[in-house]
Amino acid sequence: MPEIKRKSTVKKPAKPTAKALAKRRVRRKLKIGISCYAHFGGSGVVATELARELAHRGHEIHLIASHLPFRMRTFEPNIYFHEATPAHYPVFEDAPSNLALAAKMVEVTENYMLDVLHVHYAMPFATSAYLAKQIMLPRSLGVVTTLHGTDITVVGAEPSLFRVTQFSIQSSDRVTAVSRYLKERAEETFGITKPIEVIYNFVDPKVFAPRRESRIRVGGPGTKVLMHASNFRAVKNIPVVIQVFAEVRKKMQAKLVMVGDGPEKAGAEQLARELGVQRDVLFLGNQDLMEEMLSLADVFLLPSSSESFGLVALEAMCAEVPVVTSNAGGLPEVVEHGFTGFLHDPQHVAGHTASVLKLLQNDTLRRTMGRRGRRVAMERFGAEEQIERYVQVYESLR
Ligand code: GMT
Repeated sequence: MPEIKRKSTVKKPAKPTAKALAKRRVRRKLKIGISCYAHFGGSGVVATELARELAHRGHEIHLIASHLPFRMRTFEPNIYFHEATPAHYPVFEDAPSNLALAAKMVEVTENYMLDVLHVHYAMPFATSAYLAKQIMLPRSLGVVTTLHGTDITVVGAEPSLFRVTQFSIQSSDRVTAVSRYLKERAEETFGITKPIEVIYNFVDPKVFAPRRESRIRVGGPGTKVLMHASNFRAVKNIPVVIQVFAEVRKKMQAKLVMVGDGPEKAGAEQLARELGVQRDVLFLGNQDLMEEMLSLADVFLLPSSSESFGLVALEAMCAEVPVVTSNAGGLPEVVEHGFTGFLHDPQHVAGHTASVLKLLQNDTLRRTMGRRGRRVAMERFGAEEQIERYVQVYESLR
């Protein structure tokens, strides 16, 4: 698909009026419980960044998770962490972690008088929250469930989880989804009749900022860097990343930096050897500081076969790194073809390769698209608007 020369179609959000700002200032501060997966993954990142943004606005946040979420790197005022540790006993085949989570939700809600419990990723969090709510009856507790992606797309195809997930989503007081695509998938797959509000993921432009000079260099002068970062699951289409890079490497001096870990990593290392590019592919494993990683990249490649939003694509855009990605799922809601990056069918190796080469061989185009990406990230996916919408959801439940 050719590059389209036009202005972004994205509308700038209207600036809040002085009256609206004054109203926000006199709002009562909320006590919010937030539950999420603590290990690497976009839903945990969104939950943690949301906690941080809400805490900055003076709300009291209680994080409830199996361990401290990985993006919670420093102590933050107004954020309290509660570890949900399951009991281990020889009779149990598996430690009952979902029950431990429900018990911790009850304990924290009662001890800290929470106003609302916001869970990220339907399974098992919405189910544990439902149970916690029932245990506390007649005390009422508003439960908000945010759908993130594989909790709908993968779990929806898993019979052992389907009915419980469906029931738990439907029983939540408010449901949000991170893209229009995901909202529609949840409605189709689970027949959810409850209104699902789309609240996009957001990014902090102070953290994900372009760095002209990186501390670290990959390759010699003139070497361009292609980057991929994910949890190396099948949906990330990892073989296509390696195949595209092998094609790019035939045409120019370049390195591929692979950030993350997961089941597809060993296969990717093997494929890189088979295609003779192993010396130019750096598998860095999981890295805490994605913002520093992105400062190494010239182009970001994410050819996922399924992706509800693609938070890492947004982080790359915000750091002025253009994105070559697939047209799957919610990605077209984040990356605009020919404007902030390029979109192709997930398996279209030649299409992805042509776009990567176009960007790596044309510094002006790469920088222009990078700058547009940051602008779109700030205008359309800025924290202010999305946090305000979450706060309105919480307030509707008080
Ligand atoms: O990418 C994953 O599979 C992890 C998953 C998660 O929950 O951690 O990510 C999902 O949620 C992210 C945050 O909302 C989205 O940016 C990802 O697109 C989504 N992943 C998929 O849909 C595959």
